[in-house]
Amino acid sequence: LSSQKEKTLGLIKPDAMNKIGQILDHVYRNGFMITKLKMCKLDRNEAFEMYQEHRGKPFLNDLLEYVTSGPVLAFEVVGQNAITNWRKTIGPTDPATARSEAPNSIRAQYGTDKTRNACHGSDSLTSAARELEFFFPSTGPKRRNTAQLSDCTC
Ligand code: DGI
Repeated sequence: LSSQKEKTLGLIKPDAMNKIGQILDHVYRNGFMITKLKMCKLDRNEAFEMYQEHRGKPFLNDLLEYVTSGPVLAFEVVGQNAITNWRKTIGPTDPATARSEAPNSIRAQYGTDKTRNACHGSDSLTSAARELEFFFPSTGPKRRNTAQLSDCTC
């Protein structure tokens, strides 16, 4: 079967925390459900764990600085082929590319540049499971550092 109900992680990054309503509206308009949701502020070690597949990349330090610069909103996205389709809803990594190739995407509308690109989506079944467990652990402490919207700089 080509259509599978899947779960994936959505994450609104610090630069887009003043666009939560608009971005979550994209989630529902594209037919997904949100089944878990949490705002938190990551410290550097947590961000390093979350982005472990990017160890050694030239942009890693900028990425870690950015994603720890303010609160983020993590949510579980459920729907048909959610892993692939949620990434399509988000759009290409670079918002400039998104604006020319996918003008209705989240990054086209709310992203700034390759680092400050508004939103994240897991890229595979394995990373979706790992990233969901990271933000919504099934055992142990149930929450990461909580944050308040007043901690935002945007
Ligand atoms: O899955 P994506 O978020 O679209 O992209 P990815 O998994 O390849 O990279 C994760 C994040 O790392 C991405 O959202 C922004 C950052 N990044 C990736 N490639 C570059 C980058 N940042 C900069 N400055 N330059 C890059 O080439």
